[in-house]
Amino acid sequence: MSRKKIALIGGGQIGGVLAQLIALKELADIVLFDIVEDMPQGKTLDIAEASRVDGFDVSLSGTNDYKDMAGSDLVIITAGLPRKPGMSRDDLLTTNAKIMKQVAEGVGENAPNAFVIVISNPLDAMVTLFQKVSGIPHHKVMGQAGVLDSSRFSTFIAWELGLSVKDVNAMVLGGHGDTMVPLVRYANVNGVPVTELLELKYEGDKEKAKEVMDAMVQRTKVAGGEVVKLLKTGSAFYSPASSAVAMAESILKDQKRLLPTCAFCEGQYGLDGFYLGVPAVLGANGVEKVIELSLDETEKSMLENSVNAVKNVVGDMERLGF
Ligand code: A3D
Repeated sequence: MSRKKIALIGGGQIGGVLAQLIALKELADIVLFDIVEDMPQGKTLDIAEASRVDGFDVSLSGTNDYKDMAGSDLVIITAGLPRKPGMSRDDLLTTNAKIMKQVAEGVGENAPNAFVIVISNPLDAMVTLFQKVSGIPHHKVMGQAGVLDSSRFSTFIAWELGLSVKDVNAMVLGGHGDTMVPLVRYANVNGVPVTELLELKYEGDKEKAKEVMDAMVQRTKVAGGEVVKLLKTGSAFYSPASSAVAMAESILKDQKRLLPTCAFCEGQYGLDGFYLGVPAVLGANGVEKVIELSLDETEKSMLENSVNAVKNVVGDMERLGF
């Protein structure tokens, strides 16, 4: 079996961690692209020089030329800027849409057969734009947000219950923003509903159990902002990188994991021709299936709210000429 090749577009905070994680897992050879001269070359050289210590055999190279991504099996995109003080949402949208358009043209031309995972924000709009400009089929183009949002939710649940996070399963659907939908009813610890475990912890006090769950849901929704506030100079980068690697691994190793993915919906959840965070099976054919969960009325209306928020951003992007 020949080695796989992953191209990382954007060699900033997330791009660097992605390169290191992919190398440590020996998932693929790595090409790190950035428009900043020498920086991707420096980062990949630094990671490669740890290969003896960590014991990995992959090739790592940095580049400023899209041609070097030719033959990539998978591309992960983090090119784009985080919001700066004084920048309006439209300003960020315009700046990152311009970058994403360039990136989509470069990837479409040089790696048209690759699977693509977009991480750049605003996520749902950037995935939509990337697919439109690159022309790469919908089932091969997806966004990472839900794996991270779900991991955050799971982490908070594990801390609250004092149980291993390894046994927590929790899923977050919808757009990547304040309207995301953490699915409380489906959250469980090795099959035991979290709601039940909370009631046990609070000795049958249903109100207290609900209050604690509501607080975890709220913390999940603003978890990205919590990290930004602490870091002061940027946004989360370790956890988004880990999340995208889990998706890449599921595709390249045909694991068929059911992961919350920003995927193209064709009728599912009442959405047609639209990207949204939904549970999807990721395997050798990319997004192989979108799973439609049965939702109760509250969950449905929360998801509808999220869909409207995503539609607004995508609409704004189109209004701005993208
Ligand atoms: P940062 O460290 O600024 O890296 C971005 C990189 O993109 C920089 O190295 C830039 O030089 C590079 N870049 C700029 N323009 C281009 C271009 N035209 N072509 C190629 N590269 C370019 O940011 P980061 O790595 O911390 O975050 C990257 C993106 O991910 C941002 O848009 C964040 O908002 C977003 N993000 C998303 C999540 C999700 O879960 C969806 C989480 C955290 C961050």
